[in-house]
Amino acid sequence: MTGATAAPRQDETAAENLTQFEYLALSSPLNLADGHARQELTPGQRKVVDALPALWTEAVERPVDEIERESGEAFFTMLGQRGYPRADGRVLACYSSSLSMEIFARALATRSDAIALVHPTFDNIPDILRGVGLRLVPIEEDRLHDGDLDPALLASVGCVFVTTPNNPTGRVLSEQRLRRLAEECAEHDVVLTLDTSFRGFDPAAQYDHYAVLEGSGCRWVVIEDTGKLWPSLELKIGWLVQSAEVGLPLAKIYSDILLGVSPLVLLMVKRFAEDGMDGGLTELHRFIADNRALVRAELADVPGVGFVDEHSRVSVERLHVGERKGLEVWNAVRGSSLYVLPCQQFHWARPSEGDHTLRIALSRTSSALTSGARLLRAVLRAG
Ligand code: EGV
Repeated sequence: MTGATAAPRQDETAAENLTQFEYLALSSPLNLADGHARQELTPGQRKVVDALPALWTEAVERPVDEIERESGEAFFTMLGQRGYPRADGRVLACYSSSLSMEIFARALATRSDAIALVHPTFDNIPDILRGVGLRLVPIEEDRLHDGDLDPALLASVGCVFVTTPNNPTGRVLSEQRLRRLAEECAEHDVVLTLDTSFRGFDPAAQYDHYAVLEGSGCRWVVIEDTGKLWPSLELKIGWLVQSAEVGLPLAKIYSDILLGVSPLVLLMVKRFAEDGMDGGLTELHRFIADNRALVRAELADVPGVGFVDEHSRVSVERLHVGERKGLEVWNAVRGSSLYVLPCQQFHWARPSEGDHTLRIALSRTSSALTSGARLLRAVLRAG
């Protein structure tokens, strides 16, 4: 067989990005790869699912603008975001947060050619931004949290993009740091864009970001996501939220791509959010904390192995595998149908920085996590 058409060797993979690694895991019973929620429905969530036929009828009968408003109100309120803008057109509902991102990226590219982006972060963000021709400038996570950004950097970009809590690290932009960052962006007339897809997991990310942003005078965009929280079979909403004078053609590009999202999904989100406010969110926090503790305990005494993000509360956990390469461990456990995520591509500017880490998804049943952690333990202890 010639090189160009040769099948990948057993220890190689054709995965070009993190999502392609996640595809490989989709049909496995031990899929600890993607960050989507795959645990069982809670009794409260089961009631929402059981009510779907009635929600269908409600969605048919009621005006969609009313449903959209109620859905957003419930979701933003659940997450402490009472200052979100209620004026017409400021919150655009999309099928997913990646679609919100694509619309944002296309809009930004009409006004700017460069964007500063937190490093590391999930690789579909840099890929979408590069896809519309933007030049990316990395901002190291530590630098972002430690103090002011370099004025020369701010002068060289049209936007600063921050994932908070970050994926995979779980680092959260504090209220004080967000306030200062928004001021810096206002001073340089740079758009501040936040991806808050994981904020539901961490109360530290649930102070009212919109109050801070609105008070800053900067131009801003926020991408919110219902998709990581509930095991809703990919039924989800990505919200694209904008400041009053954002100066980007978001509504136009949104309208190029979609007319709207399903009112059935909006009603489902409203009900899940109501359940969240009724104790479901606290229950979710406990569930993720228990799963994190379970994984950490199972791997605690494996030589050379450690957990990188001590204070993380998001639904993914990074594991440092010592001298071993993450990809080798990924390949070894794949033999037992266990799939995790090698971390190189989170480090979109310098992939080698992720050579020795793996990401484990925690939004899974405790039994799947126990089996997965035991298999990892056996492989890691063997070498
Ligand atoms: C995570 C899947 C996309 C993404 C998963 C994710 N990839 N949308 N291209 O939703 O952390 O596993 O964010």
